[in-house]
Amino acid sequence: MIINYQCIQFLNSFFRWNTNHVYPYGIEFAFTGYSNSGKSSLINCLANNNKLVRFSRFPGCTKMINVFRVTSRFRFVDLPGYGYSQLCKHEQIRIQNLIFTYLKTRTYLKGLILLIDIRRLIRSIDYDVLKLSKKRNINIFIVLTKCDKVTLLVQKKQLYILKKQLFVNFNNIEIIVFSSRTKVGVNKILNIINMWYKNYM
Ligand SMILES: Nc1nc2c(ncn2[C@@H]2O[C@H](COP(=O)(O)OP(=O)(O)OP(=O)(O)O)[C@@H](O)[C@H]2O)c(=O)[nH]1
Ligand SMILES: [Mg+2]
Repeated sequence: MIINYQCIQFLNSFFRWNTNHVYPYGIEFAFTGYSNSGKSSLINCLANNNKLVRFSRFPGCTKMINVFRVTSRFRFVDLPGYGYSQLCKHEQIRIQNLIFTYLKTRTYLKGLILLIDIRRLIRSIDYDVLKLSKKRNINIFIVLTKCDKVTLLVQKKQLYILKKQLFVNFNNIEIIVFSSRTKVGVNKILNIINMWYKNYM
């Protein structure tokens, strides 16, 4: 089955997440990563629609769990970003709980796309996500975002460093270098998502 990503539609936003009762069918792939890593922009890029998800140059833009319909039994989930320290403590804790409650408990979550800014590389909460995906046996791949901001040489260097960092525990995770500005990497991302989807349908 060929997915038409241009038909992605917004379904709902969740300020709290404590249930598996919402959309209790099909599968979900979620986009996760530090605040401002480019999650919402990636979804817009896949859908070829810059108005689908709100994005901003200021971190902490997505504050709720946003669910999108891709097909009748397949959803994308845009998670808020973690690690944004400018929010008040109470809001930081709420967002962190929201993300990790979803990641730890959601039965329909079958795929994770972990976004990392190519200039920053992997940080502690990213490792928590990797460990969680391993523990729950959830598919995962890494997208190194904003590659248009660095030269090809720096891209290669950052990729090399990341592979070394992942070597012992996560050496078989696929890494895609991506830019939502130039669309570099978008077809590779779609290929992986399509392949995962086929495995479930
Ligand atoms: N140059 C460049 N800028 C990008 C790219 N992807 C995202 N941005 C910019 O980075 C900023 C953050 O993008 P978002 O898509 O809102 O990031 P997010 O991860 O959803 O952020 P939160 O919702 O705050 O967690 C925006 O100003 C985007 O335009 C990229 O590939 N290249
Ligand atoms: Mg966002």
